Amino acid sequence: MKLSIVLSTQPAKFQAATFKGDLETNLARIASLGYDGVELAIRDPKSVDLDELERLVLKHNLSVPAIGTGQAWGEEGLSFTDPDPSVRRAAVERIKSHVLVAARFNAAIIIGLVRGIVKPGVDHAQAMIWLIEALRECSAAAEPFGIRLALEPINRYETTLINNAAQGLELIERVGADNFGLLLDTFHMNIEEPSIEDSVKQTGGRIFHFHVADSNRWYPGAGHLDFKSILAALFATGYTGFVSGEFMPVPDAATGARNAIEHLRAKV
Ligand code: LER
Ligand code: MN
Repeated sequence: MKLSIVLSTQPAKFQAATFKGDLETNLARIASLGYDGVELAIRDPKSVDLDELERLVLKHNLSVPAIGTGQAWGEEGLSFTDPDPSVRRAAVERIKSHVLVAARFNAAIIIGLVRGIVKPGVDHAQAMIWLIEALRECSAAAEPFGIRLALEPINRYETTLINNAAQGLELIERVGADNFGLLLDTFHMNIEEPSIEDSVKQTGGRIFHFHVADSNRWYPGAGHLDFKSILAALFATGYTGFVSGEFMPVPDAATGARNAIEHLRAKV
């Protein structure tokens, strides 16, 4: 099992970015805790010194399985489904600008809340049409570089667009791109899926990335999820990607990360 953990390259409001800021110190800590990779949350590639980032990641011998993009929504309000076409265009261009970053690391690009939340006055069916158009355009831009896009079903309290794996699979059909798949997150699945294991099984080969947090969004082992059974279901699909920790820094990032790795390694 290859394990990674989320590091935001800049300060962020998002609480479950386990590590934030101070790249050099945090990358050293993540590597020394025994993680194989780091999932980088990047609001805007233009605001990051990518050569320096790549140098530090390689120095610590870490892989980058995925790049998180949600802060474009969280900090700037960009989304694929905003009623303002200029906001939608900016969101699409922002995601396309992540393709060259992803290509440096052979990372998947995560589509989390940048998909949007369906604003008041917007028809859900219309939002789905905008979402599908945006995903087709971004998948097509990523395809020549061999880069995959992973949309994350997110629980109902954060968005009304794609809350569960079944809706994600339907969306995959409608988008119709081979490099478009899903990121499943155990925190959201615990809220939305009747059975986490069954939904993992049904998503099968379209799982492009996997987030782990326990039921309380603390480190795995801090809540009531059965990671032995969940990870067995994940690997039974033939999944060979990373299992990536995205949980609140409780009691602090390093302790949570250490507890997570101990708990998960004991389950596989
Ligand atoms: C991001 O990966 C996530 O899980 C969401 O909760 C972001 O709001
Ligand atoms: Mn997540």
